[in-house]
Amino acid sequence: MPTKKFPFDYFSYGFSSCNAIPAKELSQFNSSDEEILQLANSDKLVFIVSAFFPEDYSFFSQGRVFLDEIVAPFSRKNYYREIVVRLKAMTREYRESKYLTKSDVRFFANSRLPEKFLGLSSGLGFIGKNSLLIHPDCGSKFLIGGFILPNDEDLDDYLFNGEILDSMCGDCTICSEVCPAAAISSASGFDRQRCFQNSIVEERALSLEEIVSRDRFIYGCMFCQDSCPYNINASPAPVLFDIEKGAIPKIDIVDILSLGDSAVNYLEKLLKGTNLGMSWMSKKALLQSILIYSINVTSYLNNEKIKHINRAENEYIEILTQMVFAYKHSKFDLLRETATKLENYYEFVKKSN
Ligand code: B12
Ligand code: SF4
Ligand code: SF4
Repeated sequence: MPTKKFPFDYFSYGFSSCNAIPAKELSQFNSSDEEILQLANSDKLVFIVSAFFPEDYSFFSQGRVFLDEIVAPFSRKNYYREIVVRLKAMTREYRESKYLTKSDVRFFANSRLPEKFLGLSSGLGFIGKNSLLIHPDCGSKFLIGGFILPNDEDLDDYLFNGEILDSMCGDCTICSEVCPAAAISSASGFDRQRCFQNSIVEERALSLEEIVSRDRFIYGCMFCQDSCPYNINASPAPVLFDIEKGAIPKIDIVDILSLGDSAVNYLEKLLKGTNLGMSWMSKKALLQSILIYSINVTSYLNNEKIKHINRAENEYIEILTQMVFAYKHSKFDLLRETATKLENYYEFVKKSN
C-alpha cells in the first residue's frame, strides 16, 4: 500500500487510502446540499480518508442466545469512536507541523456532510448498487473520515485530478439477491427504511415479510458487503486503538424477555454507555427486534421462562407469533386473519397515543 510521509503519514494512523479535492470544485457536481454549498464557497481543501473495520463474527454459544451475538459484527464495536481517535491524532500532528490554530483544521466522520458524495467527488471510489462508496481495490468495508484544511501546496500530491468514477458494478446484482431485508433493488435503488441497520432507529409497524426476515440479527447486517466481489480480496487495516470500549453485555435474551413490561426500562439502564446505548437507538424498537427474533427462532418459543409473554398477556406478541407460524406453514387463511388483527392493533395503538 503506497504511503506518503509528509504531511500525513495516513497509513500509520490506520487509514488505507486518501485523496483531496479543493472545496470550490465541489459545486461543479451540482449538489443541492446546504453544507456542500457552504463549503464550496470557501478556499479550503477537503481531505478524505478511509478506515477499514476488521470483521468479527463470533459463533453462537451453544443452545443459548446472547444479546451481543445477535447484533451484526459491525455494530458490536464502536468503529466510529475508533476513527475519531485517529482523526484527532492526525489533526493535532498536522496543526503542530504547520503552526495552525484549532479553528483552521476541522475533521469529520459520520457528520452532517454527505460523506459518500465527498468520497466520490475526491476520486476515492464509486457508489455501488448497495449504495456504499466502493474503492476499486479496497472494497467498501471502511468508514469515511475527512479533514477541512486551509489550501496548502504541500498537499498538491494528494489532489485528485481525474474524472469521478461511474459505478463499476456492471451486471452484478449479488447484493440485492442476498439482502434479507429486500432493501436493494435494481429498479428503485436503496430503501434505507428497510435496511437492518435502521431497525432500532425508528419505532414503526413492520410488514409481514420484514418480520419473517429478521431471523439472523436484531440490529445491523453485513450481507451486502460480505457478498460483494470488491470485498473478497480487500485486506483489513491495522487496529491501532481501543475498540473494546462500549462492548454489549453478554446477557441471555430470555432474561430480557422474561421481564415483560419492564424490559424497556431495563434495556435503557443496561445499555447505557455501550454501543447499543446511543440516544437515537430506540429501546422499544430494540425490544421489538429481540421479540421478533425469538419468535422466528422456534426453540425459543418453548422456553418456559418466556412462554407467558407469548400468550394473550401481550396482544401484539400473540399476533406476531401467529403470523410467523402461519407464514412458515403456508396457512394463508390464518395469515390473512392475523394480518387484519395486526392492522387493527396498529390503528388502536395510533389512536390511544
Ligand atoms: C443515515 C445513514 C445510514 C442509514 C441510511 C444509509 C443510506 N445508504 O442512505 C442507515 C441506518 C440505513 C445506514 C446503514 C449503513 N451505513 Co450508514 N450512514 C448514514 C449517514 C449518517 C448519513 C447518510 C445520508 O443519508 N446522507 C445524506 C444523503 C443525501 O447523502 P448520501 O446518502 O451520501 O448520498 C449522496 C451521494 O451518495 C451522492 N451520489 C450518489 N450517487 C451519485 C452519483 C454521482 C455521479 C454523484 C455526483 C453523486 C452521487 O448523492 C447523494 C446526495 O448528495 C452516513 C454518514 C454521512 N454523514 O454521510 C453513514 C454512512 C453512509 N454509513 C456507513 C456505513 C458503514 C453503513 C453500514 C455499512 C453499517 C453496517 N451495517 O455495517 C450500513 C450500510 C447499509 C447500506 N447498504 O447502505 C458509511 C459508509 C461507508 C462507505 N464505504 O460508503 C457512512 C459514510 C459513515 C462513515 N462515516 O463512514 N446508514
Ligand atoms: S446492510 Fe443488510 S439489510 Fe442493509 S442493505 Fe445491506 S444486506 Fe440489506
Ligand atoms: S455486490 Fe455487485 S452490485 Fe452489489 S455493490 Fe458489489 S459489485 Fe455492485
